[in-house]
Amino acid sequence: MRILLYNPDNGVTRNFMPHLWMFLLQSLTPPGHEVLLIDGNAKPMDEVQIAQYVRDEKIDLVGIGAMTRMIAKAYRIADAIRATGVKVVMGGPHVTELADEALGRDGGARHADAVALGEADETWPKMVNDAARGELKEIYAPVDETGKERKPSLKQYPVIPWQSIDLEQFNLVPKAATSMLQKVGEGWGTFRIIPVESGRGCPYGCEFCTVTGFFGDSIRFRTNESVVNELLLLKARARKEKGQMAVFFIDDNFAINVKRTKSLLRDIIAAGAQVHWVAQISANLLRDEELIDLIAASGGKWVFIGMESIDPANLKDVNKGFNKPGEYAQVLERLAKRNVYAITSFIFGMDNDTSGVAERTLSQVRTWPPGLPIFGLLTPLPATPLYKRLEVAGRLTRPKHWQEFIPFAMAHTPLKMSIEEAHAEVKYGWAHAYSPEALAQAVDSLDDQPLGYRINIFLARLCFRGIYFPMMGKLAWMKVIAQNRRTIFKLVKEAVFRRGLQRPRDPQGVAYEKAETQDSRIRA
Ligand code: B12
Ligand code: SF4
Repeated sequence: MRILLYNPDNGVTRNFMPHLWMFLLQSLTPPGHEVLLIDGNAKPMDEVQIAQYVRDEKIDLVGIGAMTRMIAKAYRIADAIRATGVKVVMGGPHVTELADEALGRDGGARHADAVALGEADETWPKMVNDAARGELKEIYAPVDETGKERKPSLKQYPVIPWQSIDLEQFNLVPKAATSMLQKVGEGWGTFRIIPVESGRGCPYGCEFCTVTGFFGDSIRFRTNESVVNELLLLKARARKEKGQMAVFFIDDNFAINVKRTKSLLRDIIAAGAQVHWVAQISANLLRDEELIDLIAASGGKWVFIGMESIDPANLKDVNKGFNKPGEYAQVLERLAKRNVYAITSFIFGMDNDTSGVAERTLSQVRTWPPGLPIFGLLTPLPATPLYKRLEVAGRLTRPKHWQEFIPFAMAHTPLKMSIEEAHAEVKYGWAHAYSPEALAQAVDSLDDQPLGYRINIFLARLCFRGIYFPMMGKLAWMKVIAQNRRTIFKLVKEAVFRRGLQRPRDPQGVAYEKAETQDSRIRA
């Protein structure tokens, strides 16, 4: 069969990072089939175009995966493909929770011929074989011979052939600049962020989160060796094409087992498999100084921390009382001391939030080392404990909010403010954290740091600003550049001035020496 795996676009970012599930299922497809991949974020297509593509390419089976926020688009695409007579199977967190919706068993239209519930590593080959025989069933659940749920082990993780996968659509370097940038330093002709998983599962069960329900509270890890080999493969590819590769460890809580994380990071260092990486780690796990040393020495550059709120009452309400706002500053300083920065995520519209929560949060953020704050609204995702609580309390204002997705819009009424007030708080958060003044302040506060780090923070902030204020197209970028011209001029001037001076030991060199010393201490 010719199989197409398709991920709908998210309407925000274009080609930021590919989705791991597509590469994973491609690697797990039984021999004898050809698998094509389309990520709508890199190759946007509407319903008519995808139906035409399926006909032109003589596709026999289509697999679609989507999060809740993209499900409406996923259904529209699935409908268009099914109308051509080609079978559609769906998987991922949304249809796992609401399989009846996808299969049209809830009174609505049918969108999928079959649905894979939960992790599909073991069910995908069965689906493909059944489809090839024309015997596709409606539901595939990850169960053992006795019908008991079975979570796939990650010990025999497939090798994803990164050396040969077509990643052209995920190059973040503009085409026009590729040949020039290939010659800069070790080469910047390509820059890609690649998702890699080292483990699955998180036992914490935060009320709004899908992960504990979906992946289970049993945590499973790949072997260190298989992760290290994957990083080496990615590094080799980047070197070969005179480009750069960064890794997003997509584990929900990369340090959930600190001992194991340390052992993985030590093995990465020992194998010389360091790449720049980002990972999600909860604040309570970042108390360990040795762990932070290892993060820095193994290439860790950014850590995503779900801070959610600076109000302990809010955190308790959503079962995240293990977050201690009193230690946030220390955690961030510990990271910043090693030039590792944080993406700090906050949720507004929680039950104890009142008007002014954005400014209260920002007044704390401003006292921390500069990072990348992001702001969202408490969202009841299907089948989460939060959804059930709000449903029982009759507080859902848009119980099927995914059927008409609206970015940054609440689907329930908060307790101590109105929906409109909550929306205004999010807007305030983004507007003030990413204003030209805030960006200038972030760069200035790092005056004692190497120029490279300051440029890094500045560029990352410009990109993150686009999450709330979409920056699609050249005009939008030019406007933002004009607004931030003072900071840009300052950084450029410094770069030119430093080159002119040709200092015998520039600050970047000093920082590099420091990192090397840390490395050798860890290796010892
Ligand atoms: C990486 C990631 C992202 C990336 C983007 C995705 C990317 N390019 O990879 C970033 C950081 C941008 C992101 C953002 C968001 N994310 Co996110 N993200 C993840 C994360 C951590 C990993 C995804 C992953 O690769 N998992 C590993 C793969 C192997 O698992 P999988 O995708 O589930 O695939 C398996 C099965 O589901 C199944 N499967 C999946 N698709 C298909 C398709 C077919 C045909 C079949 C047969 C099977 C199948 O098979 C796979 C193998 O077992 C997950 C949590 C998690 N651990 O999954 C959250 C998660 C997917 N994100 C989530 C959310 C809510 C968001 C945001 C909305 C958060 C926010 N408030 O802004 C945004 C939306 C972003 C946007 N604009 O698109 C939720 C989704 C819940 C839901 N019901 O939809 C999750 C589950 C986390 C959570 N806390 O609940 N995210
Ligand atoms: S710590 Fe993160 S991944 Fe784990 S349950 Fe809470 S929000 Fe979800």
